[in-house]
Amino acid sequence: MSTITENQLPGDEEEKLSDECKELLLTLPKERGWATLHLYQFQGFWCQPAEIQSIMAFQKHFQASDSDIVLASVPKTGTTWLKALTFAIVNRHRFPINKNHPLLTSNPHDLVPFLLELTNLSCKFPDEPRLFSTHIPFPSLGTIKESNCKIVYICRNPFDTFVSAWNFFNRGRPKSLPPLSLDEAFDMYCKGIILCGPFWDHMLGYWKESLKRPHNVLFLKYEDLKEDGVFHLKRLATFVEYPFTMEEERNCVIEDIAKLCSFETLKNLEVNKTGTFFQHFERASLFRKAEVGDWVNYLNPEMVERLSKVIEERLCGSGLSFPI
Ligand code: PAP
Repeated sequence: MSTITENQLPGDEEEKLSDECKELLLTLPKERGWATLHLYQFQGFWCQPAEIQSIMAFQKHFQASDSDIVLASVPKTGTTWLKALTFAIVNRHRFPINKNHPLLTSNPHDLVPFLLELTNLSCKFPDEPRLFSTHIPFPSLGTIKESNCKIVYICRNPFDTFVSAWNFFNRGRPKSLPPLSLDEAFDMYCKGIILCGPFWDHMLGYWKESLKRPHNVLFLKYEDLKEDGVFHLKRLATFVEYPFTMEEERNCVIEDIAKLCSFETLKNLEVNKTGTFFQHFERASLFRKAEVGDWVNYLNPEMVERLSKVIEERLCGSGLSFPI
């Protein structure tokens, strides 16, 4: 995510980078950004300039531990929700699901840090397991790839992901950048040009790893979580090795977690109606509609045909699909 502030001129974010990073940028393919002046193609995916520097530092210094839990996603596919659910599951003995729960007074992004936000990359957290999240594609995960840690990946129908991203980045872009029209953004999305894109490579990287190492990578879909939250919460809890007991099931702990982390609960909390995260994005913009199929209100038949073709071609033969 961007680290620029609303009043910065576009391009300022590049000025602040190290000389090494600035030199690297000169060699990378470059396109117009969604919320920054440019996106650069680095290690095969599209990044905002400040992130490239952070990714290089992360790859050099971060040491994964086998007990780490890493939540991975393409932006706008359910990251905030997955952070809330996993935090609630893993910490439920320390923080019982009641009216004093930290999720009622903190945004999920403040409870589960992004790997690239860590200032001390070799930090030892007082609590185990360490719970992190990332939008970095699987091949660029550094020591996490070789570790035995648990990775939970959430993905979402690309049609709704596109609409969510377009709304989010247009609302959160610095005022000094011109708006990105729906048509322009859609064309870029279909070409794979979006933060951490192409989305198909991102999904396939984690999808293939989840087939190869199912004990280490759990692949979830936003739509499945919406349809049968309790079933997928049980899968998630078992996967991260915090399974629900029979007694917890009888006492409706799973339903209580689902309710605590629901869109309706989180959206209406004071902490999520006010303030910002990543320096300038409004927290409220993380909670827009949370609907499956909202894309019908944005995309015309030609757009639907184009994106359907992209998805079909790119995911063909992988076993991964998105019925619309
Ligand atoms: P991020 O990448 O900026 O963290 P992320 O949380 O992945 O965003 O995605 C935001 C989407 O999840 C929004 O979708 P929408 O634009 O279609 O509305 C947001 O509404 C939705 N969302 C946020 N919290 C929840 C939740 N608790 N349950 C279901 N969906 C949610």
